[in-house]
Amino acid sequence: MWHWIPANTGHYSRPAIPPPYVRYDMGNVTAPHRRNEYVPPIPPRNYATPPPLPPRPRDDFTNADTSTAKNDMSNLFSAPLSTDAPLSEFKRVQHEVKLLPGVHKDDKPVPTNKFYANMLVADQTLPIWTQPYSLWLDQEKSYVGMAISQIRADQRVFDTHNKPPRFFFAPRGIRSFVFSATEFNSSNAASLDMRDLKHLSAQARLAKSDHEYIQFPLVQGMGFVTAIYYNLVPKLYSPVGFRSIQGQTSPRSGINKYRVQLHDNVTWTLYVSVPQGQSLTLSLQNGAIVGDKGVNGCVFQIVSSTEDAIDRAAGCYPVDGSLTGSIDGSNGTYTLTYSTRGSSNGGTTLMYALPHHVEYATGKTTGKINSTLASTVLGNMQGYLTNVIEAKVPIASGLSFDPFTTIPDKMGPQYSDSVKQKIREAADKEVNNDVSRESDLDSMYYSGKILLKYAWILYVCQYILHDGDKVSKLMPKLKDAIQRFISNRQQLPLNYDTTWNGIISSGTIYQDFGNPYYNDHHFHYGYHVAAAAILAKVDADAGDGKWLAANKSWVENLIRDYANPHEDDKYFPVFRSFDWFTGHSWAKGVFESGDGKDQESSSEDVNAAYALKLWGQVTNNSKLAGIGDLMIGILRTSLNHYFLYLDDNRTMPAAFIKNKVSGILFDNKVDHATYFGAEPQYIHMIHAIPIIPASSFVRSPKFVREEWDQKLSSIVDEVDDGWKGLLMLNLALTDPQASYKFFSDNSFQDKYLDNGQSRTWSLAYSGAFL
Ligand SMILES: *[C@@H]1O[C@H](CO)[C@@H](O)[C@H](O)[C@H]1NC(C)=O
Ligand SMILES: *[C@@H]1O[C@H](CO)[C@@H](O)[C@H](O)[C@H]1NC(C)=O
Ligand SMILES: *[C@@H]1O[C@H](CO)[C@@H](O)[C@H](O)[C@H]1NC(C)=O
Ligand SMILES: *[C@@H]1O[C@H](CO)[C@@H](O)[C@H](O)[C@H]1NC(C)=O
Ligand SMILES: *[C@@H]1O[C@H](CO)[C@@H](O)[C@H](O)[C@H]1NC(C)=O
Ligand SMILES: CC(=O)N[C@H]1CO[C@H](CO)[C@@H](O)[C@@H]1O
Ligand SMILES: CC(=O)N[C@H]1CO[C@H](CO)[C@@H](O)[C@@H]1O
Repeated sequence: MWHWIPANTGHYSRPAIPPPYVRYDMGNVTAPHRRNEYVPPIPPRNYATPPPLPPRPRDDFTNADTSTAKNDMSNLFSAPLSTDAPLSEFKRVQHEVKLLPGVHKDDKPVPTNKFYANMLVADQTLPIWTQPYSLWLDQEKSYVGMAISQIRADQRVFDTHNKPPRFFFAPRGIRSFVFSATEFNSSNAASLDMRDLKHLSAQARLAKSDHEYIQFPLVQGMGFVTAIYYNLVPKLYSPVGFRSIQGQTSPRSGINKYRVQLHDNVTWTLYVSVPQGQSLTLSLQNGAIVGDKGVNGCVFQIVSSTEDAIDRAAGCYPVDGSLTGSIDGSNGTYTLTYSTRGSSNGGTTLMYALPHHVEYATGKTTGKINSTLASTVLGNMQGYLTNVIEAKVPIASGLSFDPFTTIPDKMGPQYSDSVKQKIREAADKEVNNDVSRESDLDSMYYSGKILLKYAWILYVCQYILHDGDKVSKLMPKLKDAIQRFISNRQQLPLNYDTTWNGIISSGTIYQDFGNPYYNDHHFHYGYHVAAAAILAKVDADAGDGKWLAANKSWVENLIRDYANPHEDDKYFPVFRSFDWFTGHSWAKGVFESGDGKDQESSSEDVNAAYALKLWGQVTNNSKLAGIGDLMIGILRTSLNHYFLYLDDNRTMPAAFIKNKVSGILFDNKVDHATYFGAEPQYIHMIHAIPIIPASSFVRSPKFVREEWDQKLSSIVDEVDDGWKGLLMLNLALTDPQASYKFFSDNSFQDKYLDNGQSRTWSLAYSGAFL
C-alpha cells in the first residue's frame, strides 16, 4: 500500500503506483502441524463445589450520569452533527469496490477503516485483529473454519539486519485453534457473513445456511474468542496440535471447562456452555475435538490463560460496545460500555485493556485479574472482569487557536516589538502570494495543506499583528481559494459514494493517496476543516461575518465523513477514522491488507482532531469541540505509548524504542519507514507535521528533546530543502529560541519551507515563547 503523505518538499511528486500486496514471508515461524491419533473421550468434570459467587450487581452505565442529565455536556456523543443528506454538489456514485454478498449493509453506512475491514473485502481470508487475538477465515481444505491466534511477546519477529531493528511484527498464520463444524467438509461449505457493522463491533457468521452457522462477535479487547454454534456439530482443530485436554471442575451449572495444552506449550482454557435441555459430549478424533451431535446456541469460549479468576466470567461475552464521554475542566473521560450476552458467576465478561487505557483507568474499570496477554504491537494487555473500560485523561484545557506550549514555566504567547517586526516582514511577502493558483491541485491532501497554511497566516495578521490591511488583502484570496472546493469545482471534484457511504475524491485508486478508496480522509479533510474554522473566526471578527453560515454545511459534510459522532446520521459511518479502543485513527481504507490497518502520520491525526475542536468553537458547538479535546487527550496517551518513544517507555519492545518513533504502525507490525522514502527526516517529521498549537500537548518538550538529541541534530545540517524548515519548527516544541533564530535569520531561504509551511507562522509559533 502506498497511501500517505509525502510531506512535500516544495516539488509535487506524484505518489508511486502501489506495489502489489505482498504477504510477509513467514519463514519458519509457524508452528508445526501435529495430529493426535488416539480417540479418548474428554470427560468434563461435573459442576461441583464450591458454589459460584453471587453475581455482582451490575451498574447501568448508560444512565450513570443522570445527576448531571440537565448538563448538555454529560455525553459528548449524544447527538448527530446533522441528519441532512449530503450536499447535492456531491454527485452520487457507486463505489468501484462493491459490497460482497456476505456483507450485510442493512441500509446503514458500512465502516471502511475499522479493525474488521479485512473481512469485508477481497476473498475475506486475511486476518483481523481484535487484540490480543487475531481471527481469520481459514479455507484450507482440511481446516475450514475460523482460525485463532494469540502471539506471545517472545514470538514477535524483529528485523535482524539493522540496529535498532527497522521493523517487528507478530507472526501470522499460527493456528492455535480453528473453530469448525463437521458439516464444513469442503472448502466451499461455509461462507463468511458480516453483520451489524459498527464502529466498536461486528458480528461474523460462518454459515452453511441461514440456520446452520457459527457466530463470532468481534469486539476489540474481548478476553475470550467466543463461537456460538447454531444447528451444527462442533469441531475444533488445532493445527499447532493438541498435546493434552483435561476436563476441569465446572465453574457454573451448564458450563464445562477444559484445560487445553498445545504443542507450543501454551495452555488455553475452553469453556463450553450447553443450553438447557441439550447435551454435548466432546471427544478427540483424528486430532480434532468433535461433538457427538448438533447443538443450537451452544457457546464455546477460549482464552489463552489458565488464571482461575476467569471462571467468574465464563459464559458471558461482549457483542457490542457503546461510547460515552465528557469533559470536566482539565480532564476528559471516555467510557466503552460493552453489552453482553450469556451469564457468568461474576456478572461480567472478561476484557483485556491496552496500556493507554490502564495508565488512566478509572474505578469503573473493575475486576483486575492476574492475567496479561501480549497484543501484537501495542504492548501487554491487562485482564479485567468487567463490562466497562473507562479512562480519564488530561486534556489541554488552555488550548485554543493561539500558539500554545507545554514547556514548563513559559508564559505566552507574547511578542516583543522586534519579533512582531520580523513576523510582519515575513507576512508582507506571503500575503501577496496567489492562494487560489497555489491551491489549484488535484489532491485534497495538498490543497488542504496550502489552505491551512494561508489560514494560519491570516490568523497571525488578525490576532498577532492586528494588521487590518493584510487581513483585507489575504482574506478575500483565501475565501476565493476555498470557494473552489466548496462549490466542488476543483480538479477532482468530490462525489458522494452510496455504496459504503462517504465523500470520496473522483480520482482513480492511484490518485490523492487513495482518498477515492477511503484512505486518509481524516488527514485530508482535517486540513480543510481547520482552514475553514480559522477563516470563519477571522471573518466574524474582521469581515462581514457571513462566511460561516453560508458555508457551514460543506465543512460539516467533511466532518461527518471522517468523524460522524452518532448513528442517527445515516449518511456516514460513525467515526470512520478514529478508533476509540486503540486511541488513534487508522488511515487505510477499503483495501485488503496482510498486516491490517495502518497509520503513518500520527501528527496529522492530531491535526484532524484539532480541526474538530476549532470548528466546534467557531460554531458554538461545545460537544464537537469537546470531542476534539477528548480525542487530542486520548491521542496524547496512545501516541506516547505506541508511536512516540520516550527513553523510559516500557510499552514497546526495548530494542525498538531506540528508533524514537514508530514509522508506520499497522495492526500487526511496526515498520520504521514511510510510504514515500527512507530518509530519517521523513520518518521522523511525518509524526510532527503540521506544527500547530496542539502539537506541544502531544509531542512533549521531553520527547522532542530526546528525539532531537538522538536522531535529528546530527542530520539537520545536511538537509537542504523543505524538510529543514519542518525539523527547525519542530525544535520550537522544546527550544523556541533556537527555532526562532533559524526562521528570523537573514540567511533564511524559502527553499527551507515545506509547501504546507509559511515563514509567518513559523516565526509566530517559535517567537511566542522566547
Ligand atoms: C459433507 O457433509 C454433508 C452432511 O452435512 C454430507 O451430506 C456430504 O456428503 C459431506 N461431503 C463430503 C465431501 O464429505
Ligand atoms: C515445550 O516444553 C517441553 C518440556 O518442557 C520442551 O522440551 C519443549 O522444547 C517445549 N516446546 C516448545 C515449542 O517450546
Ligand atoms: C483531573 O483528574 C485528576 C486525577 O484524577 C484530579 O486530581 C484532578 O482534580 C482532576 N481535575 C479536575 C478539574 O477535575
Ligand atoms: C500471577 O500469575 C503468575 C503466572 O500464572 C504467577 O506466577 C503469580 O504467582 C501470580 N501472582 C499472584 C499475585 O497471584
Ligand atoms: C457563538 O456565541 C457567541 C457568544 O454568545 C456569539 O457572539 C456568536 O455569534 C456565536 N456564533 C455562532 C456561529 O453562533
Ligand atoms: C457554496 C456556498 O454557499 N458558498 C458560500 C460561502 O460563503 C460566501 C459568503 O462569504 C458565499 O458567497 C458563498 O456562496
Ligand atoms: C516507564 C514508562 O512507561 N515510561 C513512559 C513511556 O511512555 C508512556 C506513555 O506516555 C509513559 O506514560 C511512561 O511514563
